[in-house]
Amino acid sequence: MNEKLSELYNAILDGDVAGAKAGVQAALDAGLEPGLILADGMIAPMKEVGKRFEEGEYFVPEMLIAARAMQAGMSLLKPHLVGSDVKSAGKVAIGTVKGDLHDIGKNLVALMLEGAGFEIKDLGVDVAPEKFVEAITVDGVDIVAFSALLTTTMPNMKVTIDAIQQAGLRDKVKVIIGGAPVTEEYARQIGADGYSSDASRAVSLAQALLAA
Ligand code: B1M
Repeated sequence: MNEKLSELYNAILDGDVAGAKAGVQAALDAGLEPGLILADGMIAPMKEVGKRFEEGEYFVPEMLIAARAMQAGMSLLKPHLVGSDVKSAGKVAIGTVKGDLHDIGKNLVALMLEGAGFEIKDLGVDVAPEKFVEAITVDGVDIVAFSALLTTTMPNMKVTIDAIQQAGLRDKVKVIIGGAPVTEEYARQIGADGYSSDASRAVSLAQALLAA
């Protein structure tokens, strides 16, 4: 791998915000193609972070700081990606469901998806069902992703799916769900297309659903 890209790769793996910014800038200054910087210097280390997390070598804090470093690097790279030939992997609207204010996990999922090339519409927290419906009709998203951290707000995932169904949009979009109290079984019960237990698996789930 190019030396500049391996410095960027290691900065993101270590969650080094300043190093990630410097790494992106150095790679741009060296004339490297933005798509290559994103793929080899930024998405690759996030994949490694996800792998280490799944293997129990990294934990949530390491994922968060790596995600923060990637986000810092992305803020510099984003303007250079516009108009380049990086193809979007798909559009995702993500939000924490109505009544729920937890957003750390949701932000992590959004970041990992963004790192994998998805366009993200972040609807924030306490998102009413009609906001998800609007994201499908107005923004034409391919996937809606719901996060819930409370057993009391989980039922709003089903309420939101029902709202999408009632708007006649259920076959236009894939619904994926996650959050600490959510399970695969619950996803099946409420008619979601997929469940993921963590941010890294949310990426492979979204990729698999759009490839199918
Ligand atoms: Co709250 N809280 N909280 N809280 N809080 C929990 C969830 C709780 C389990 C704590 C506890 O009692 N042990 C408990 C819920 C109990 C239950 O429902 N059974 C609880 C409670 C009770 C509450 C309040 C009701 C407390 C009160 O006011 N009495 C209140 C509710 C407010 C509301 O939402 N209406 C409340 C408030 C808060 C704070 C605001 C203080 C703060 C949130 C700050 C913020 O998010 N900006 C907070 C926090 C920090 C927590 C804990 C401690 C940590 C949550 C967190 O960020 N985890 C939490 C305890 C816990 O979870 N063990 C707790 C780290 C994060 C990276 O993990 O969000 O699980 P997580 O995301 C993971 C996966 O779940 C998955 O990927 C992520 C990364 O791997 N994932 C998805 C998440 N969303 C996904 C979406 C996908 C896919 C995967 O889409 C496809």
